Amino acid sequence: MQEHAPRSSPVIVITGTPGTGKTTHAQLLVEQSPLPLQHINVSDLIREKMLHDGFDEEWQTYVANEDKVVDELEPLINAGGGLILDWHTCDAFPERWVDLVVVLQCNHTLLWDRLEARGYPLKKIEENNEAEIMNVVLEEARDAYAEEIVVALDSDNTDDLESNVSRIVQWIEAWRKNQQL
Ligand code: DAT
Repeated sequence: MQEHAPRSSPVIVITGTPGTGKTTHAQLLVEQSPLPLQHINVSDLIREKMLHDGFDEEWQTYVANEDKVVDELEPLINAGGGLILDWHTCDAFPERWVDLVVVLQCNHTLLWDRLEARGYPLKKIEENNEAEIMNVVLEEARDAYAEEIVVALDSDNTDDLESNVSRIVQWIEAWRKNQQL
């Protein structure tokens, strides 16, 4: 267990290949959470605060500067937690920051359709689809964090979405009780 400043609300990472449903889950979780949570879409933050080393034309994406991302988020973490960090990668976040890591997973045919609907170039759809098939994000999460805080959840349909969010809500209730011990 890592030492950190007391938190009034947990820090939850929601990660997964683009299109697996991170933002959709985070938005519903903010509504249903028994403790206040601020949703931080890290990709949006990178664009807005220029936390990158330029735009990669080939992959049509900003090249994140992870040091700048960590520096930007650190004050929020130290201010008492209560955050959902929504990003397609997770190992940049120091272990001491994180109370729970949710890795969303999606059937790769469904994922293909979601990314196509988003207008991603073929190459980017293929790359993300392959990453999903190979469990790249789950492996990254398992390498970076203690086994007991990493949970992999299916995100194929709205039933999955609702049950995942209620599961996380139950986890938050348990976290809250635990803090009061
Ligand atoms: P991400 O934030 O991981 O890139 P998103 O939340 O923007 O993904 O979702 C991408 C699209 O897929 C969006 O149109 C909503 C849909 N979607 C995501 N999770 C879903 C789920 N569990 N059931 C049905 N649709 C889902």
